[in-house]
Amino acid sequence: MTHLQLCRDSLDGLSVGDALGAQFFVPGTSVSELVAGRPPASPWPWTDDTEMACSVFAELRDFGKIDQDRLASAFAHRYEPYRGYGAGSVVLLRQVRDGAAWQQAAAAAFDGKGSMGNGAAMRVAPIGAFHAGDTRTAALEAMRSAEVTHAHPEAVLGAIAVAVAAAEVGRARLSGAGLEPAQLLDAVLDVVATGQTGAGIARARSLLGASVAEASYELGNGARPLAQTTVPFTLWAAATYLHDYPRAIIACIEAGGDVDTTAAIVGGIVATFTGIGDHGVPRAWLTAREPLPAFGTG
Ligand code: R7I
Ligand code: MG
Repeated sequence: MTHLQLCRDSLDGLSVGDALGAQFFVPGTSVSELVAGRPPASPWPWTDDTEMACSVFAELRDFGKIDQDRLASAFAHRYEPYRGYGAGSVVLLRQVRDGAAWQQAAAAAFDGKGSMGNGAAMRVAPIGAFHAGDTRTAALEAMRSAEVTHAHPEAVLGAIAVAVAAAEVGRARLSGAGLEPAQLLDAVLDVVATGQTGAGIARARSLLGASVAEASYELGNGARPLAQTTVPFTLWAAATYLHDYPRAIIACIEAGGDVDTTAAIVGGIVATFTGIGDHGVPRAWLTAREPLPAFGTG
């Protein structure tokens, strides 16, 4: 098992979560049907979460690290407007595509505060997988990947938290050692303890053992698609259902809110641990997901 294979598993988990989660915005799609083993009809188109994550993956596959200028350019040139991007991201990616410096475009967003959207967290799990067992590098690379679009500290903290979680579960997979839910959240809290995002993750730890309904009510489900109202619940769900990819995704669907993105984040972390098949990403779900773009394969 190489680090690039872990990264690929993470991208598969992320993109299947994104694509399946997005199906639940189609009227008539039922979670009880999914639980009963009858998923929605394929194909399941992926959204912006996957498009951006494929660019992140391609950086790691081809160069082994995040170069901010190259990543910003990749995001901007591969951006397909109908993939459901956040309103701030639409503006920023068009500006960068038209020649603006990403540093200025990201800093100018939202009246000069920078975006605190969950978009930096939604695409980052493959970085943690690639740096499994190396918390520091996972955190630094996550920060670099976030900054090219999201200048607000909450968005950067959210991305770091997700990448550290993926690096930690990747470490556990490689070593074969167990990983309790509280251990995983403690490892994240060692790195991200500040801001609303850090406070939310601490609250998520105190809610281990609660129901999906209670955890998502207390932590947020991304209905406001901000890092601090998305990442704490996703880490709760990933920690709680680390050994069962389908159950982890179903928890995101049951929670409602920004389902494609919560399922992308959770899927990207959990699949780093489970891989494909067995209790991992079901092969039938992989087949139902729209094929990844060519730049995100290989
Ligand atoms: O973060 P971003 O890429 O959005 C990702 C989300 C995911 O659910 C995707 O699947 C997609 O649906 O969108 O894009 P941004 O536009 O930067 O942030 C997302 C949203 O968060 C914005 O459209 C705003 O509604 C909100 N937001 C803010 N609101 C107030 N003040 C982000 N930053 C701010 C802020 O500073
Ligand atoms: Mg999306």
